[in-house]
Amino acid sequence: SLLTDTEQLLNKQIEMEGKSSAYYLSMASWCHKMGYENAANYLYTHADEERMHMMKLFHYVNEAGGHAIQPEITGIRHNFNSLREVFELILEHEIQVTKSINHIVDHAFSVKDFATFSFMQWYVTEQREEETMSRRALELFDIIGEEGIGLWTIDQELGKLNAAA
Ligand code: OFO
Repeated sequence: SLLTDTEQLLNKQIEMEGKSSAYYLSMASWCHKMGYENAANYLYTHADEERMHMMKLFHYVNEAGGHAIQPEITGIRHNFNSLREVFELILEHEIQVTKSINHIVDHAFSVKDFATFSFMQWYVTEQREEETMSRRALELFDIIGEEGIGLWTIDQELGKLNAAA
């Protein structure tokens, strides 16, 4: 069964994924209200994915003999200054998530918890994809530019990125 510190780290990750889901849902709502429909859809989907990331960990903790804790989720931001800021925040956030995942992998290996080590590989791959997607989304702002119909075009391209994911 899980060592106490491993269980704590996994519960912290459950909280992080739950917060990611809430954060992206909040961003989706802001985009939706601002008329960035494709960005909103991208983020609604992303919020669902984060919930799935949370639940996968949740079940693992209980199945491994620990106790999965439903996290407190507070302090979610609701307003943003621009569409670009939203995507900058996503990339920053995903980089933090990757660090946290890597820390768990490192810990699991060092305490020879190979079940958790192996379980976490899915997240390692997922984070690589998430970071790539976030970088691509952000690049659109530089490639297309925000002037004139730029923001509208960026929103269209975000729709394509979402469909390709
Ligand atoms: Fe769960 O990967 Fe994003 O945060």
